[in-house]
Amino acid sequence: MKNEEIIGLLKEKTGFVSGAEIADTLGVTRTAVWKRINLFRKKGYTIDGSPAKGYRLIESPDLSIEEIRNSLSGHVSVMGKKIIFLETVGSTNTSAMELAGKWCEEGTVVIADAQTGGKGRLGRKWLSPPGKNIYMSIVLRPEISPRDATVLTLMSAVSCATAIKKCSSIPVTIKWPNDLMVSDMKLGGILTEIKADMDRISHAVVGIGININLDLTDMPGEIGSFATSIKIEQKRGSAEAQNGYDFSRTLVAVEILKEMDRWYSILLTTGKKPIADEWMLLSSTIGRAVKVTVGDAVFTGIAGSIDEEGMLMLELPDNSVKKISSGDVTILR
Ligand code: BT5
Repeated sequence: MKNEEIIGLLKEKTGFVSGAEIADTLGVTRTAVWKRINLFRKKGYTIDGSPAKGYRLIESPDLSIEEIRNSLSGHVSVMGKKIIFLETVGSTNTSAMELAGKWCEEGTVVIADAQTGGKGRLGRKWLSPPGKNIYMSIVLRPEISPRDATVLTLMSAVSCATAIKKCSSIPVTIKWPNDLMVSDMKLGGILTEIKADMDRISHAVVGIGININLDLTDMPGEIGSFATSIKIEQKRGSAEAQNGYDFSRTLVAVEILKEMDRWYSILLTTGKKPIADEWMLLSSTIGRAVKVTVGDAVFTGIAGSIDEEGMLMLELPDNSVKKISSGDVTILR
């Protein structure tokens, strides 16, 4: 039994879950359940226990770097072997790029509680208030050519979508190239930056921003009309969540780093194809009528597929196919 499965189970249910049901679902004894519950209580979880009713999760410690380290220990070979936590930072990507330039171990993670200059693509801003979301950047040194760098974004999107699905019941999809979506609302984004010579990446930083406990009241201007968070989506799905419990950033960060570790190893051993294939399965873009904005140019067509380099193959109305390496996709209804 993975330790966090018990927490996942308690989070999925709205009221008490009996010890017998937990034991059955996880395939362990009731004594093992009781031991795990106590372990999580020591880690700061408040779990109500009643001999007649079972267990109910009241509160989770929201972001614990120690717990992330402990949960990863022995389960990852590259990602998160070193974790640097900063309470507030300009941008975790900028800090990680600086660290990587001076040299740091591959898989080093910079994670922050808040960013004052969170970045999106093309100099856009990433809303990064304290105490709410995941802002983390991972240093990678893959032996791939700069033109293959987009696969790092695809790999991260696949890892994040899979991880969030494991921790919650939220149906996350990926919108090309870097958006994590729930329906047509943006849950998170990925920003990959690289330092490269002519034919080789010297280092890359993958920056991941995911809205975990962001409320609508935290979103200024029009952001609330297109952004969402795990907490907002949970509220939609559960009566108890209407009262608003916070989701654990720790659990999501741990799952993301485990998935990143798994997919990175697949990339290095097997190549890009399995990642492109999985990306296609998780995508909400493929097969849809889309508008793609590339700088000042706008193309409309059907999103056919992506190639192994992550380029979007847009089928234009004249039946020709346009390969697009970067841009902003709007799904047309
Ligand atoms: C992205 O850019 O989606 C990449 C976001 C990457 C953020 C992470 S946080 C950790 C690391 N450190 C950084 O400094 N960055 C990375 P893009 O596709 O360009 O989308 C940017 C647009 O998303 C903005 O122009 C807003 O419209 C919207 N946006 C900003 N903050 C948002 C948020 N928290 N949630 C949803 N949408 C947001």
